[in-house]
Amino acid sequence: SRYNVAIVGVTGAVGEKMLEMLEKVEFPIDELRPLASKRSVGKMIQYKGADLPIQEATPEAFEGIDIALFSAGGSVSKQLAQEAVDRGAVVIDNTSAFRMYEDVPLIVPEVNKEDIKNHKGIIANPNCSTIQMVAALEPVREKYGLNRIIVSTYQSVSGSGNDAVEELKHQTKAMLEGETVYTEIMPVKSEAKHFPIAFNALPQIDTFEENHYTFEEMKMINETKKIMNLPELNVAATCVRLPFFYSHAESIYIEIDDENITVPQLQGVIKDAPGVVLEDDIVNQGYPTPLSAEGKLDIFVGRIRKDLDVENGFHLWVVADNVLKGAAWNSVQIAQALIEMNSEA
Ligand code: 2RA
Repeated sequence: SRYNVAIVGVTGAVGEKMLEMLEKVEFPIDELRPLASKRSVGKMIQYKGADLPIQEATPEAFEGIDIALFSAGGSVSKQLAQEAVDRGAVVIDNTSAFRMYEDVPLIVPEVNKEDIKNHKGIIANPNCSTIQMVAALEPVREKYGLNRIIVSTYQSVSGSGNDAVEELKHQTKAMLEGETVYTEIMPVKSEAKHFPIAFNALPQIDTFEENHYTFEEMKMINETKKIMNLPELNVAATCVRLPFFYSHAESIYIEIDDENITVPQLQGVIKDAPGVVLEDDIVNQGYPTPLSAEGKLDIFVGRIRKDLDVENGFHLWVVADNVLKGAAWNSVQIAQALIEMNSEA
């Protein structure tokens, strides 16, 4: 069968890529309905060579829709996701609006695809930096057990949207040419203070919580426990924004349950993991970087090594395209898994 699919936020950094991914996998679409805010009405988007007019995302715009992919910010999802569900759609939501709701499955298909069947109309797509970490660690958890994660991230500006990409371009050029530097978006548009991202590193992604962690850090902590179904897992995160355009990189320290596990054993399980590519060959300087992962659907893992003091501790380096596997591609994979399950049911 074929499906009527809506994309909400089709003009955004992720929305654009959702469209591209649907086209790439030849998703069985009957009607594709591009939705956005009023500002974009009148503009066209291209899908499979056809020009489609962008429509305003209103409750009525979801009439007849089977699957709605949302990526227009949490407030839009809070306003419209239930409206879409009430009209018969299944919502796959890329915002943080419902991720921690008990009756909303939070899905990385390589990790917990089966949880999709518990949905009540809304399925959440996790945060980008969480997705690449849990997909890389799931095979390790499965084989050797996992009890602690300490992660530091190196995140690209595209995670903050197209405006942030433009800000980095502008600042880089302005600084090199000695022109006036405008600083309006980073680290968080709505915050009182802004700092240049060009030639800089900002230890703040999203706003601060009461416990002094940022919301991005708490997303990594809470979402990881939910997706891996390990409420007791110890997780700590430090999230940092850096001046490159695409991909997030992560330095991850883990402690596993099993004793006497070797690096080749860990490399072996990661190599066989779905959606994960082992790129760990230091003799030939083989390791992934944000540039090498850009535009790819896979998650890349390198620099696997044993901690020098903790017997069951290991370090690894994980890189993935945050807009693709971290958002658009993962959402489309969820949609694929959903229709697969429906056809089996
Ligand atoms: C970021 N994780 O990179 C966010 C995107 N949702 O800012």
